[in-house]
Amino acid sequence: MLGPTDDGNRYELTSPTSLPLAGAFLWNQKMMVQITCRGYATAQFMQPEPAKYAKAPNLEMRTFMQPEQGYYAHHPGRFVYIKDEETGELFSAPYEPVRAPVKKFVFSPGKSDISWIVEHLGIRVEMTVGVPTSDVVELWTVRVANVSGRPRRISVYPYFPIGYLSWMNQSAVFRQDLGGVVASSITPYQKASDYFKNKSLKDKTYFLCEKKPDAWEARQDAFEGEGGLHSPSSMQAAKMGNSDAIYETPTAAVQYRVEFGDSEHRDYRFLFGPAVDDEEIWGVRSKYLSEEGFARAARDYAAYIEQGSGCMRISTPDKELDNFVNNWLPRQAYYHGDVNRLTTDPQTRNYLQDNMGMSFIKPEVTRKALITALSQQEKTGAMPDGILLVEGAELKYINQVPHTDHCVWLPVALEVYLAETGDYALLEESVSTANGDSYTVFERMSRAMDWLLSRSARDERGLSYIAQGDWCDPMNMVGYKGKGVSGWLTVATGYALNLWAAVCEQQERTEIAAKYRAGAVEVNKAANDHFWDGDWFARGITDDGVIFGTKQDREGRIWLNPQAWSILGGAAASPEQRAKMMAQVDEQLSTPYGVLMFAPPYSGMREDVGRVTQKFPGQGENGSVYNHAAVFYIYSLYTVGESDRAYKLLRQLIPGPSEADYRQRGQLPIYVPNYYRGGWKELPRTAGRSSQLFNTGTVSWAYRCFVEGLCGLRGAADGLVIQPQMPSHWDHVQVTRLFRGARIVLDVRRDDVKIVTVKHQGSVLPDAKLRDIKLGATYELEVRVPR
Ligand code: CEZ
Repeated sequence: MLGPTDDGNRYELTSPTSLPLAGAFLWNQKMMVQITCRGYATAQFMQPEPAKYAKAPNLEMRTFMQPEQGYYAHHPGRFVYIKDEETGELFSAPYEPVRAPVKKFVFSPGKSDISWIVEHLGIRVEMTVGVPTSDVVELWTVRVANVSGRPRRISVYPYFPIGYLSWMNQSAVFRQDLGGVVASSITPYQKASDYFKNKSLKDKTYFLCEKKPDAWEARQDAFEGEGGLHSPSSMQAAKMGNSDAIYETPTAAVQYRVEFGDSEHRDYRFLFGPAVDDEEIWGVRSKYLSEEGFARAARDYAAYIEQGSGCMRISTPDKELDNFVNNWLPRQAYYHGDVNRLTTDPQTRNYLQDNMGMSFIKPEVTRKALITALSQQEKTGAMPDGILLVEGAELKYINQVPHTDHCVWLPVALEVYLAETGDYALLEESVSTANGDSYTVFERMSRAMDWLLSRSARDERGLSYIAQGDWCDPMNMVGYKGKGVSGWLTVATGYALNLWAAVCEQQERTEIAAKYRAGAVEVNKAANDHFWDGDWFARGITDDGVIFGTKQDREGRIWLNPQAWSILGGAAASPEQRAKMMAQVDEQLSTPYGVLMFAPPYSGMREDVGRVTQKFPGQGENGSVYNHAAVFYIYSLYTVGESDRAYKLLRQLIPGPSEADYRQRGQLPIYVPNYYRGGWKELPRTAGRSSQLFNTGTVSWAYRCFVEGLCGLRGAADGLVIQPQMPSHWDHVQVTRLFRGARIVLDVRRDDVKIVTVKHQGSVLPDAKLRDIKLGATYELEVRVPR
C-alpha cells in the first residue's frame, strides 16, 4: 500500500481510499501548498499577511492553519477529468471529484515536487506540481497517455476551482491574450484607510494554459450544471460552453479534445496562482510557462530544498526510520526555520524553537533570529508574545493573550546554536530595541533571566505566574486573576537558569554564573516544596490556590511537561525521584501512538484551568499525543541516559512501520504532525489519528534527539562529544555527521568496553571527544559502546 522509492527521495501511496487524508506539502518563502492524495489543496501566500487564491465556494472565515481540516466535494483542489468520447465514461485524477474506482493509483510526494499516476479506462494521467523558489505560483504538468492498445478519442478537462472571492466584486473570463482563465476581485473592506493598504493585494487568480484549449468554463455553475461535480453538465456536450462569471462564482476549467494513436501521449503545462494585474500575469507566463521554464524552476527549487538536507545521515537496523531521518525530518525543520509558519508574527516560543532547529541546517539563520528576537525585548527584560517580522505587522490571535514563558526559550535555542557553531562571538553583539535601549546579547540574556527570577514573574513562594498561558496556549484560566502559578514554568525556569549559567561559566563570568546557579537551586527547591506530589510534579496552582495535575484529580491527573522539564532543569535531581516519575509516565501516559501530554482528558470545562478543558477529549492539548510535549520528554530521557525509553517514544513520533499503524494514523511518514489523537482507553476508534498539521515545534527537538541523543553527537566549545545512545536491541549504526565544515564518518558498534571508546587513525580520543576539527576535513571514527 505504501513505501519509499529505492533512493528514498519519494514516498508512494498506492490507494486513494486507505489513507484518504494523507497529503504532502511544498513551500517557498512566500507560499505553501498542502495537497491530499485525492487532490484537495490548501494554498496560502504572504502579501504580507497570509492570503488565498483558491477558496471555498462560500465566504470563508480568516483563520490560521487548522488540525484535521475537513474536506468536502467543493473544497479547493486540482483535478483533471477524462472523458471517453466514444462511451461517454468519465473519471478524474487524482481521484476526486468523480471517485471512480481507478485501476491504478500512485500518490508520490517527493522532496521538491508532488506527483500522481492514475490509470483508468486505458488512459494514464500523470500529474506533477512544483513551486518555484521565489514566486507565488503552482507549476502543473499533466501528461495524458493512451495505454489501451488501440486508437482513442478523449477529452481532457483540467478543473481548478477558484471559489468565492469577494462579496464586493468578483468575475472571471477566458483571456485569449493571456492564454487562460483570469478571475478578478476586490478584497472586501470598509475603512477608507484599508483602500490604500489593499491596493497592492494580489486580487486576481489565474489559470494559464501553455496550449490553447478547445473550450472552457469560467463560471462554477455553468461548469457543473445539473450534473454536479460527479458528472458536470458542461462535459455532457461535445464542447464546453465558454462561459464567463460576472459577479458569479469563478472557476477555471478547460477542455482539450484529443485523438490518440496507440501508445501516444500529450504533455500539458499550466500555471495557477495570484497576481496584482495583467502585467504580473504576463511576467509569470513568460518566465515559467514552457518546457525550459518548468525545468529551470524545478532545478532551482530542488537546489533550494537540498540546502535543507541537514547535518546527518544514518544507517540503522530500522530502514523506515533512516528514510525519515535522512530525507524528511530535516526538510520539515528547514521549512519551519525558513518560513516561520507563514505568519508575520510568530509566537516567540515558536520562532525561537523553529530557529533552534535551523542550527543544524543553516546556523546563520538561527544567529539572525536570535538577534531579531532580542531586538524586541521589553525594557523589563521580558519577551513579547510574538516576534514581528515585517514592517507594519501586528500581534494577532494567540499573541494578544499574555503568556509568561517566552524568556525560557532564549537560552534553550542559544544552547543549540552555540553547541553547533561554537560562535561565542554572538554574545558580544550589541542589540538595540525600539524603546531606545542597547545591550549586548550577553546582557540581554541575563536581563531575560533576571526577569524570570523577578517578582513580576514569581510569587512570594518563588513559583512562576502563568497569567493566561505558558507553553500550553489554551491553559488560559489558571492564572488570569493574577495569582495562579505554573508547575511546568517553574521547573522550566530552573532549566533556563542552569543553561544560561553554563554559558556564563564557559565565558568565565563566574560571579554571574553563580548568581544564576543559585537562582536555579532556589527555583527547584520551591518546585519540590510545592509541586511534588509523591510520585510526580503537579501542573500548577490556580488563582484560588487549588493544586492540579495530582493524584487527587480524576481528569488531568498527570501531565508530561512538568516531569520532562524537571529532569532537564534539575528539580528531579535524584535517580530515585526520576525513577518514580518515569514509572508513572509509563503507566499512565504511554499508548501505542506515543506518550500523552496528560491523562485522563477533561470531559468538560474547568473554569479554573481554562479553554484546554473545552477541547474535544483526546484532541489537541486536551490529552492527545501532543508531539511537542512528547519530544521534550524524549530529549530529557536522553539527557539522563534513558536510551530505551527515549527510543521507543522517538520512534512513535513517526507513523508506521506496520500497515495497521499507518491506517490508524492516516498519514505518510514524511512529516511529524502536531498531534495524534489521544483517548486510547476512552475513544479507541480515533486514537492515534493524525492532525495532518505539519506546523509544530516538535521537529527541531526531534532532529536534535536524533543528532545529540540517539547518535550522541553534540558540539562543545572545543569539539564534538561522542556518546551514542543506541537502544539496547541495536548492535550497530553508521553515521555521517557534518559539523563545523568537516565530515565525520562514524562506525558505531557494541563491544566489550566499559565506556564509549572512540578511535581516530588507530589512537583513542581522550574523553571521547574529537578536537581541532579542520574545515573541509573528513574524519573516520571507530566508536565502541558498552554492551
Ligand atoms: O498552537 C501551539 C502553539 O503554536 O500550541 C502549543 C504551543 O506551545 C505552541 O506555541 C501548545 O499549546 O490556541 C490553541 O488552542 C491552539 O491549539 C494552539 O495552542 C496550537 C495549535 O496546535 C497550533 O496550530
